Amino acid sequence: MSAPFVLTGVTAATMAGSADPYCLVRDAAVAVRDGRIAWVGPEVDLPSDFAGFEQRPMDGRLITPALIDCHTHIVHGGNRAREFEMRLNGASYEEIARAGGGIVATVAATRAASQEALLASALPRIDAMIAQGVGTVEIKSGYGLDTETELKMLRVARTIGQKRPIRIVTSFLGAHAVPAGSDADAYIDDICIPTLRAAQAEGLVDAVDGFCEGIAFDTNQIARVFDVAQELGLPVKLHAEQLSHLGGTALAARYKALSADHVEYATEDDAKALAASGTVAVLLPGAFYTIHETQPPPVQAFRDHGVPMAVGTDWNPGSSPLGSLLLAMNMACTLFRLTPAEALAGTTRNAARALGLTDCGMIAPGLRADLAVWDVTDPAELSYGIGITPLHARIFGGVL
Ligand code: DI6
Ligand code: FE
Repeated sequence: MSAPFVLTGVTAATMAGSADPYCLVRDAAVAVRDGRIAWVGPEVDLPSDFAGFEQRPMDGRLITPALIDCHTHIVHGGNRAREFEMRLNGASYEEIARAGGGIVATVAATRAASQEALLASALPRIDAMIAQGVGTVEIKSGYGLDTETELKMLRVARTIGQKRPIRIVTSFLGAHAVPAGSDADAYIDDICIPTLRAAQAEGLVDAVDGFCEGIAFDTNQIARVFDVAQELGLPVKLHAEQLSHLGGTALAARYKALSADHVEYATEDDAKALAASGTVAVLLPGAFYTIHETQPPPVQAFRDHGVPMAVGTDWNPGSSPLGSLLLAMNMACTLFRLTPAEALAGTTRNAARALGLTDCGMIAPGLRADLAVWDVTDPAELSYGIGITPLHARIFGGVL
């Protein structure tokens, strides 16, 4: 554990409370001890308890919670650049998927890759996130669609957290696509659910996800997976209403899911259901942008009904090869009309909630000292920049 210290001369976007959209504390100090935030407030009010702490001046820079990417598929083999060209020549994402490309193409590459190779290809992606001030990353399985490869993916995800100063949360996404030549119902019952049980038995699963879409699984098939998740005591989340309205969002609400993700085709009734279940709407502008979607999510309905909104990269080789959470924030503002404050809440406080985490995502006493100091003074600059990474310093677990 590192020696305690106090960051002084910061503008703290604490994201904790409701005083203003950023819960800002100007001319602030943040005391860090034993990996946790010990105190935050106006520097002039710094308690004498912290007088002996090493002071580290930040010269008026902005400090935020370390960012949280609550939706990624960064463990995978191969790439889908060829499909990018096909889409530019007019093929739709769905046409490519139905023609045997898409997710199942990445499945072949992931099955063929060793655990070591998958780790080696994922670490540079994690390093890019760390360089962007990210402290927590959710990583999904879903490119194996067989027991051996799904477990391999989740083991790689767990290993990443041992190899880098980053917190990894895993989601089992066996219900991501139907393997080539398989029947969807048989796959769910004979492969997906037994694999979920095996992954949970090995301690590899933090949540259970699914893809509810015409090119993937219907609500009945997802419900069978969610029933087992509940039996195992695992929370659920769902890729819902990305390309059409199948009822996935309402299903997620019925299971009190941590999050419903994409939700471009969600309705006002869906927003009411999410509000009632306390489910976070995770917005994924990278996929919307990449596959040239036209239906943005019902952001105003989410606001009207008090649905917390998170923002993720959905970093995956097909629909969202987006390696920047800061750019995802900019896209969420530009494409979905989020305010910069909503975008920052979406990659801190609300992203933590989408992962069921209560010890991060805000700057408040007792929470993890996962922090980011930025070479900016106005929090809106984090969403305003396009492809700009103004990180000055990253603190992870209280270590600068
Ligand atoms: N929705 C998506 O956009 C990704 N998965 C999902 O359920 C697509 C993943 C891929 O195209 O490889
Ligand atoms: Fe996804």
